[in-house]
Amino acid sequence: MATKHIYDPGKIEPAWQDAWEAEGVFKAVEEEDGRPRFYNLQMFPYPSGDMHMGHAEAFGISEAIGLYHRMKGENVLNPIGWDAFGLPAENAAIKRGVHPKEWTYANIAQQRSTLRRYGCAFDWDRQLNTCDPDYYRWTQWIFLQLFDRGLAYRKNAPANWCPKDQTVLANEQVVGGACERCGTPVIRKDLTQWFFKITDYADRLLDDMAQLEDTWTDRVLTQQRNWIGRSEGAEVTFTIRETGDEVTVFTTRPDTLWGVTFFVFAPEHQLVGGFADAGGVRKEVDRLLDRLQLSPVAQRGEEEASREGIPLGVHAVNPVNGEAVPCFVAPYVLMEYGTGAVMGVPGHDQRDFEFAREHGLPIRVVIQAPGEERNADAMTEPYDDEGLMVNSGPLDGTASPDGIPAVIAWLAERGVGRAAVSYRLRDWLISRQRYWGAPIPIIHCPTCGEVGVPEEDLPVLLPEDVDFSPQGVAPLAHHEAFVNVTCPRCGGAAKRETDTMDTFVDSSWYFLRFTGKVEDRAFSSEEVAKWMPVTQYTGGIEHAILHLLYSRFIAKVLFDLGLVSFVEPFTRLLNQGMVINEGAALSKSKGNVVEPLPLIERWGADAIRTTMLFSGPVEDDVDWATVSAQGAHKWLSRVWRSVWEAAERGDGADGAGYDEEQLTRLLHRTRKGVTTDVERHRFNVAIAKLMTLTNELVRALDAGARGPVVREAAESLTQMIAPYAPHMAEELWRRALGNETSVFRSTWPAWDEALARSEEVVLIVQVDGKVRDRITVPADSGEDRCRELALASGRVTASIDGRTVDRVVVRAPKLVNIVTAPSE
Ligand code: ANZ
Ligand code: ZN
Repeated sequence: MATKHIYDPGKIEPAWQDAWEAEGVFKAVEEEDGRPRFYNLQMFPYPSGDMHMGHAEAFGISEAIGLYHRMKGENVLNPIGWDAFGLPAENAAIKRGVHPKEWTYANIAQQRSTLRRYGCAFDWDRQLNTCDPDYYRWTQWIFLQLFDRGLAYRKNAPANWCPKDQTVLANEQVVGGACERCGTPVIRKDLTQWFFKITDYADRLLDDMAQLEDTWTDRVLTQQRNWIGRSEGAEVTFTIRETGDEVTVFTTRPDTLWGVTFFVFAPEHQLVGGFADAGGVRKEVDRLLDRLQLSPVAQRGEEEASREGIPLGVHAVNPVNGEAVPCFVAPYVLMEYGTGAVMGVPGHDQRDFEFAREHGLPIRVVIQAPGEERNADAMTEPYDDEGLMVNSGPLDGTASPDGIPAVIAWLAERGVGRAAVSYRLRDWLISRQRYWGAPIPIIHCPTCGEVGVPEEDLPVLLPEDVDFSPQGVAPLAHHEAFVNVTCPRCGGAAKRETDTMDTFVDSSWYFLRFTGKVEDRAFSSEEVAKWMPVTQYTGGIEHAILHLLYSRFIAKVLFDLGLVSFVEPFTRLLNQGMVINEGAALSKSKGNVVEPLPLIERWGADAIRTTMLFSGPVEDDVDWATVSAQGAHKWLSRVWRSVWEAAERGDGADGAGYDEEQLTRLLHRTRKGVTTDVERHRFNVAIAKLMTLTNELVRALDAGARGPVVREAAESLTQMIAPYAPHMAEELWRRALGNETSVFRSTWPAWDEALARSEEVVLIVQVDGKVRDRITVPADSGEDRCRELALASGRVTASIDGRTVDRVVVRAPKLVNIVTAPSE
């Protein structure tokens, strides 16, 4: 088989990229044209440098999805933009003396050109950058919508502070408790910061997940659920015997109330200071507080593991039995959770158990497992399961799950408790004491207080002449012209807010603006109604929690404002694996970074896209060290030669004795199989089937076959490779097969069910001559497939039982014999 047509990706790829753009092939159509809409969204990139292999994989996947749906006759929206604010730009600026804006836009230009060279089917007209004033103006507008409704507020919160650089550090800038830049130990500094009241939406964020149950993975849903961390239980009020103060605790186990033997306050609890003074332990408590203050915020939570505690000398009176138990202050109780105080039940809670053992406190069993006699002194661990209530006064003998509502009712009747729910979720801290972000549109007026910047004054422009080297709280605070303004309400002298917004605010709504750029609004509700919710969202698992949670939250707020008609922004979610190299994450410091551009130049974008998708299931990590673009290039070259050959051989009498029926059946089976695989995002499996089809086509051509069957196979093959190798598909479709319009305007091939049904045979698998399994396989299964199926059989692996496989003899498709090495 020979063809005069040379496969030269370096020539055809840029040419088709230009043609697609000129023809508008990948433009989303705003008007109703009868086609269903498909919003294909890929998490937009951060412009930290050129595109890396992770982008090549992620875009390869979303491209395959988008291109397939286009050929299925859907109106696909496939936009691109940049998540362009953030710390790396500022760090690079400090290190290299280049302005963050310059650095960012240069990287965007670089990534844009690489993505274009990769052949991505973007609707480029919709490009947006979150650092453009015409974008962040609307981020500021969204902030104001929340502010006006009391969902954006200021409060004191600890931040990481480097005492030497005199600057606030993000969590990721704290390395091993020290400043990433200068190595000075990081401390906590309390700052007044802005928050979004996401906790108001905690229940809705949980409940609406019912809509995502079948279309998001359990892994992501579980992570979201755990992050929100809803706990049902009770609040119980204890009285301090010595002072009469009332203190409330949150507990998930009111059924264990009779087992309370001590009581613990968080170090920051408002009552602790007074008790410490009276009890003569002020010094110890201050030392504890100082020490906590001297550890970075990020490290908080490690305190939970600590068993240290200081007795306060006062006692808490248990409302159910009047017992007075000693009070402690201990860092394992967190001020941010529940009420900042806990009742200690060492018999049934792990942390309390360890604390009691450490401090010689009594342990009392109040829940017994049915049929067991647990003895408090002999216990080596608490019993935290359900059981029968014992030593519990009137409730003795009650099953503990029934005890919970019974105790709550008892407490409520006496006004010393009630049912309560607690959440791990905290309000979203959106303040950053950083330069490269959207300024928070607030003016602080000595008379009027916090005043939102009027909508007509937006955007609050980020000034460019700012000294952003680390020096004090926020770089913008040093910019006099920015800071000093008049109050929009009273006209008096006032000061601008100098914090900028967390970049997660920028990315919590970008997908709305992609539906159609409008000058005078953040997004067009009409366009949003046409395209949203996003049909398919693809992105990294590292965004399983925050980005998705924040986007879901903002969508609900906008729903409440009547601006969107859905509460969940992303219908289907796909999390692709990472690209690693020799088992390690790609990183500049390790020197194992792989860049796509040189690879694209060497093998072509089509071969790289195909390689990424053929490397394994999309959810799995790809180890670049174990894959090579050479294989994909070789296969594509075969496709190229055979399609040209099939096209040029033309009709006419059939030459040789090739059995056309075989090709026809395989063709229909491939159409069906590939379609199902692509629908399920099993691209590696689809590509394997296309390789089989290619082999059969080559065999037919070699046997002299010609005519409609061969041509049909060539056409379908061309169409079915298009989601991975769009340039080659287009070249073959138009040049070799002579079509006038784009392959992406062609119709995805359909199959005949009867022809697609494969003949099946029984494959016998033997291990050392004994039959161990019988597997039904398609009659055309090749040697490799048979070997693979045999070795994957559970019965076979069980009978191999860990021995070394010496030889595998395959007689496809009927028999596989596995010979193991004799054991020593
Ligand atoms: C008594 C008790 C007995 C508890 C028992 C558990 C088991 P989750 O499930 O995570 O919501 N707790 C409450 N507030 C706390 C705080 N600020 N810092 C540290 N621990 C706190 O955890 C709820 C349980 O965590 C609460 O129920 C309380 O201990 C503890 F057999 O109360 B429990
Ligand atoms: Zn004012």
